Amino acid sequence: MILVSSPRQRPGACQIKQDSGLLPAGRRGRCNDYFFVVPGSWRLLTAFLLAVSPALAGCAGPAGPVPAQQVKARKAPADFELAPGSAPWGGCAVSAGGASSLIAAALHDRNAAGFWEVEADTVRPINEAFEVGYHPDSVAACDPDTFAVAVEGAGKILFLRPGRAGVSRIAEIKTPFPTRDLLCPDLDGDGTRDLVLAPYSGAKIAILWGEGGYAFAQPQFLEAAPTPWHPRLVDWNQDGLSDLIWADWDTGSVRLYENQGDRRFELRMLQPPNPLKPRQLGVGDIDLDGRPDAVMALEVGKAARILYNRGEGRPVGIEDVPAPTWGYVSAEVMRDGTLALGEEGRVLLARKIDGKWRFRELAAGSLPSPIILSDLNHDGNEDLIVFNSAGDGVSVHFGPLWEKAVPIELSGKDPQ
Ligand SMILES: [Ca+2]
Ligand SMILES: [Ca+2]
Ligand SMILES: [Ca+2]
Repeated sequence: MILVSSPRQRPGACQIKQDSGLLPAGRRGRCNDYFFVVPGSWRLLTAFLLAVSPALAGCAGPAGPVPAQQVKARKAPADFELAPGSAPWGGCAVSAGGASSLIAAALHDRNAAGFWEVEADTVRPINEAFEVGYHPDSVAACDPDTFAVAVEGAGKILFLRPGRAGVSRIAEIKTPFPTRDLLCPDLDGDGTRDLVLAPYSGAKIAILWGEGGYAFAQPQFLEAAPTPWHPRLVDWNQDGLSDLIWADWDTGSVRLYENQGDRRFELRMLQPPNPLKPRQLGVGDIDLDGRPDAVMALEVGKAARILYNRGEGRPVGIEDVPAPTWGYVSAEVMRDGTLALGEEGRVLLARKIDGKWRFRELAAGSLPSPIILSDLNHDGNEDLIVFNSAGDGVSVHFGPLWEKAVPIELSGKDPQ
């Protein structure tokens, strides 16, 4: 058994591969088309350049450069750094029964998927570089012991099963388009897993209805605007059926497809097209009123935008949560309503106390997106898994997260 040591391992230099989301649709290329090498000490400058690139390229965003503030090196360090130096574009975590959990990551630059087992506060690699083909973008849990990996560059999905003896290849299917994100729910409740696929580029979400085992029907498409990345499952109208929600990157709109049953969906626009640049969208009950809400990580605009669920047929309530510099690249919601918001080099926790947003920070790497919350070690506290997609591997913070995180003021000054 090999134990992963806990000290942080920071590469002295990293290759930052520019996720296509930072470029306007007309100029998007394949994953390898835009990259540059930056020494670690230039990380902040790199982050600044990445953040202002949409404005420089003519995208909607703030007019002129956004001032980068000093980021203090006192944020709470991660407990584990996995696959250091890799570029995980996606990942997930799932309880594996007993006291253990599994973490899976799509290591885009290594053409591999990484798998780790967490037991108590120990992380054991199962296979940190299982070869899957050209450019995997995301991975989803299908069953507690099976994962689906979207290999965008190869136009396929692999079903993999990690175990004590390593990782087994279970099945493989072709996809209707190069796939950026995938989910693996049973959307029609027939007892078989279905697949929800989001394209690397395009304006449609595909649903592949399961026919048992790893066979799937021809895709059913849901209309979107370009580019409908990172769809999420949420029972927005609380009728017991999982609905689909996502933000369209190119237009800033947010679509909710309410699941009507019998493989029918009804579109409800939660946000019309606007100049926002939403990357990840998190879901959870932010105001603790019993209804799930959504929060958009806005890459520019100096905010994350909350969409409060006011009930069936009623418009959402909007609240913007300020950002310290240019915006956020990822968003999640903790069980107690606290927001986790990824920013370059850190994840901020935002909690409303006495009507005012308070912030704390945890260390992360470059382009921390996506982030997920899961109680990995089954101690009742949510843990944070950060996929540092621009080349800094996977960071794991064990909870309690709010107590562990370091308080900050958005001005950059320490709280009094
Ligand atoms: Ca099904
Ligand atoms: Ca529903
Ligand atoms: Ca709510």
